[in-house]
Amino acid sequence: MLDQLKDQPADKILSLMAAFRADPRPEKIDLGVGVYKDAEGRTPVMRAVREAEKRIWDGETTKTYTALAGDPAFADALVPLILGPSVPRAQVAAVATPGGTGAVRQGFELIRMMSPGATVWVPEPTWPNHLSILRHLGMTVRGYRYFDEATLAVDADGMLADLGGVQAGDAVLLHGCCHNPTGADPDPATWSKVADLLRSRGALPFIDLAYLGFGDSLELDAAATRMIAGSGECLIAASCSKNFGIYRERTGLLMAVAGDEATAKVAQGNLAHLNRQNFSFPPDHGARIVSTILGDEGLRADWEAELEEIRTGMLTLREGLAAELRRLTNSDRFDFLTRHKGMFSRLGASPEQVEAMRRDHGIYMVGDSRINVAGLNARTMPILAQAMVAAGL
Ligand code: PLP
Ligand code: TYF
Repeated sequence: MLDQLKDQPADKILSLMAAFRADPRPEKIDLGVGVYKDAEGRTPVMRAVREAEKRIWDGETTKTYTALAGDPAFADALVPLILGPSVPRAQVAAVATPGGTGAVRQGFELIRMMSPGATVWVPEPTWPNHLSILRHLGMTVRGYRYFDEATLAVDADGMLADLGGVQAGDAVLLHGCCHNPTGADPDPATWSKVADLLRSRGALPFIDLAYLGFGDSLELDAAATRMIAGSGECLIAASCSKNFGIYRERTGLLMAVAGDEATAKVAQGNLAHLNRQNFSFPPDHGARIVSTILGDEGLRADWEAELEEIRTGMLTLREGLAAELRRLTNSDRFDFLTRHKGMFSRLGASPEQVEAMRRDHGIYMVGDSRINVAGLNARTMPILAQAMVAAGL
């Protein structure tokens, strides 16, 4: 029977990782996969994470199962971090999931349970796994305009025009902050218009929040999510992979914000049901690291401080790259780099230009010209700037 299987398309970002590893050139530069790296190219275990793991190791007396929703302390710590005072806790159903991806996957499944014929609208472009998961589930997908290739910023008019076509019972996927792959986020006025539009059409917002704390601050990066959650029902898929640096621990949370407590209770049961169908109990170790950190004043302050070092380090690289390009080109046309948020920027290079930078300079970025800013350092930043100019950007 196995001979009935056909090859599956490879994940382009992960294939790029393999191509980078196979490149023998010592001067090669990896701006591909979205993993934070420090100036030495390391993805460190955060200080507070290491300390929390020590405390867990010392204090944990059992490895027995937790609950289908995961250890409640995890949701009780993460929901307020994300939602602040925007919604009463009792109106929020939440389950731990294997990574943000697990939350995305089950959010889509919940949409299908609530609204079997729903179209899920996604920004063009979006994270490729959104599309592949939706296709795998056999759900109807439509793109909405999001990114203006000319200005390398959000196409707010196009976005609002396309979202005017959503129907009651559809769901609309939004990146809560630090859009992947472009780095372009809507401004607060556009966010408000999007929220009003979706409410007036009867569509469900589904927020993917994978980079909280990587953009402007923990508070500001949560602002759009809080505004939408405060305005009615929505789903939120949160990842702790990046902001806690616990990628391989597979730590995520799926939230359903309901209009009242009774609906939230039913939603809670349905989210636990989805966990049970897919894997039963979610992973606990990463979730326990997060609840340990957020529940301890000292660890929390140290985590916030290190996250802030990471965020401002990436900002410095963005500003340095834009300044170097200003110097080389005598123009400010690359200043969009400082307006983009988070780890990623889409440079607006053609596939041929991306290929030329790889061939001639050993610079690896995703084929759509997305760079991971954290892959740069003070030494490689001018090399990228020169390669961009040489490629004709
Ligand atoms: N959503 C987006 C947009 C992402 O970039 C990521 C990834 O890294 C995720 C979700 C989920 O990540 P993870 O499953 O590693 O938590
Ligand atoms: O977009 C990225 O690079 C990150 C990491 O299948 C990632 O989100 C990439 C591919 C993938 C899973 C995670």
